[in-house]
Amino acid sequence: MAMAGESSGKKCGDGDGKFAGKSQRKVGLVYDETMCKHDTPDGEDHPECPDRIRVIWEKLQLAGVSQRCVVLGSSKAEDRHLQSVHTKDHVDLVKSLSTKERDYRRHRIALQWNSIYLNGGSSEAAYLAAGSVVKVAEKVAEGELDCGYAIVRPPGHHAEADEAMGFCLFNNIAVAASYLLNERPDLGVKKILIVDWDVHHGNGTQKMFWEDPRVLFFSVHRHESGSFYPAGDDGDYNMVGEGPGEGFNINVPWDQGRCGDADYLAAWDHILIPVAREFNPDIILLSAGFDAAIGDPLGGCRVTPYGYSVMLKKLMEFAHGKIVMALEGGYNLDSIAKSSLACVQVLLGDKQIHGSSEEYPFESTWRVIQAVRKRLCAYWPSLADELSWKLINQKTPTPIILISSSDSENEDDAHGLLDQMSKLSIENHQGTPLENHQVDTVSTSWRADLAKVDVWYASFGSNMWKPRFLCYIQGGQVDGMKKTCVGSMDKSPPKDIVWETFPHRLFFGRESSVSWGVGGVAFTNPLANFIDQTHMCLYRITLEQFNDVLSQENGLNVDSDSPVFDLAALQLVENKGSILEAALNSWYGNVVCLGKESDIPILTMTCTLSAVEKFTSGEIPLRPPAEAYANTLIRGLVEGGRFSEEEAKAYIDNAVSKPL
Ligand code: X5A
Ligand code: ZN
Repeated sequence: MAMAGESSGKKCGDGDGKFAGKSQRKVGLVYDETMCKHDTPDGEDHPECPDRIRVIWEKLQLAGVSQRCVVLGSSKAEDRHLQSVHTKDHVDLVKSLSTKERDYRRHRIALQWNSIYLNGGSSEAAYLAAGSVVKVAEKVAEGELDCGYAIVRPPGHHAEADEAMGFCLFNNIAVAASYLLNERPDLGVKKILIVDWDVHHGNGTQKMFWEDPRVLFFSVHRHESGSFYPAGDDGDYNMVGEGPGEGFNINVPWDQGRCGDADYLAAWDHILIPVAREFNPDIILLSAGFDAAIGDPLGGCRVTPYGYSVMLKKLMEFAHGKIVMALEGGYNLDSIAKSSLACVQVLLGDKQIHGSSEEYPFESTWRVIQAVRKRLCAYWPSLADELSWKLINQKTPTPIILISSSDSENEDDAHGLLDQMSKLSIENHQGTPLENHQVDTVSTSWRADLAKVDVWYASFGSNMWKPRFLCYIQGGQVDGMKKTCVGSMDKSPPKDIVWETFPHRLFFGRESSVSWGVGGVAFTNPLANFIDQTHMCLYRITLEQFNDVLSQENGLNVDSDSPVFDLAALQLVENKGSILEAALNSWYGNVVCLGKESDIPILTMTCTLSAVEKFTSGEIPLRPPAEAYANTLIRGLVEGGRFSEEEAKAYIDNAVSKPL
């Protein structure tokens, strides 16, 4: 990948032979031990602990990376800068914490907030955290630094205008964004992209720029229908901003934990990166929580240091690589240290560490990505195209999550995660790929999922004759079948059968078929028109059974490891009434959604549009059906009560004689 962010004309590294001849980016780092003084009042353990920033700093020093950066002292935020996103009351209250003599008074304040502890060092740490992010952002915007990382605590993204919450006192990133936009017009920063990859939704940041089109806020987080912290609807993908800010708020809410590199990179490639290209930010502020990292006790996700490095690298092609990272969450000390190191190496422009992302995104990830694209494509045209079937078919079946309501309870897989952690090492980056992390989840057959969904299978050919259709469900053989059908794994009969007419053209084509010999077989044009009519018999079956019918109709195995037509495919055809070539190179491999009946999608199987073109051009011949085949259709139409025998014959004759 070209690295557009690499600053041209910058000096080489300071004598470091490894980088001789390569431009070295100027990377700012802030670390200050004073921020470690914010701690629990009674020495109680807490995940948001002082060691978090210590271990990151030590890791960068040990790796010899901090020595190649510009190390800046911390600085205190100014009240008026804080007050551009916070209320005066909130700023005053946080300031007053240090003057409170006794811990119990602070404790009373902390209790009013959600997930906050306070001690004598909290106020100063909060001021330093916000001020340090402002300082790095200022220097990057000025061009004194190319990019930077503020290793700060307490974190910021949950803090709202008038409220501390979720371990956050001031919203550090928001203060910095507001400072650049409102206090420093001279720096020319007009558009800011805030990327929040902390595993939790950045509710505070979202609210602060809700109506502001100068700030594009993007947050990817565990959501699980609003049950994950911070619970509620704020992190929903429908929250797109309001007024002039409408469309400038993008949430990617994961349906489940366990998302990893493949899921995050899919969100990058199919949402964030195309939008960033359109938005064209002047600077990027990164709410860099590392609690989506593998091994995190609160997050439950599995992003690797390699994953973080790729996400960051992809952002560096924007804003001339002007990126300001600020630490947010991240509670596994080993994970946050390794992930931070990987990121700083990217900021420095070092050669990419190696890794493996062979794993595919979850099926539910594609569903979320498609929903986000659909919701936001009115504002961002690059999201308008439908993702290709081939792409979204590259997926890992979504595991069934047994417990998912609370972040801190999610320790069901601690051993598996720790095993995987021990295999991951970014020090090992001299050409040895990282171990590929296996998905050791509750692996379930696709059948269980699809058995829960009902569809109407709409037949227009020989399957209108029920005994023939039932062979695909219950197994068996009727006239016109070359061999015995195995049937579906689920042999229950259709729950309902109805007849309907659709505005599509029925036609007969092909020279001959294996089943029926010389003569055409029935197809319906995937595209509707308002002159023609195709009569169809609709069988209400499960999506599992539909897959088995689809497979048998197209000569595929029914015992495959993955469905031919899954929930994502169903959503695709349902959403846009689009057609989907599910089983390529098969005569009936194209699944078309014809609409709904009793709120259940009606699916039929026919040829592809390109096959229709070949029929139209004569490349594939139109042919009247063999007699046995026509009789099967007539039996279906008559026994199903749709037509008299004469009417059925006339219907087929009409379809045969009309040109396409
Ligand atoms: C910054 C951050 C998490 C709060 C979780 C509260 N906060 N249960 O990661
Ligand atoms: Zn977090």
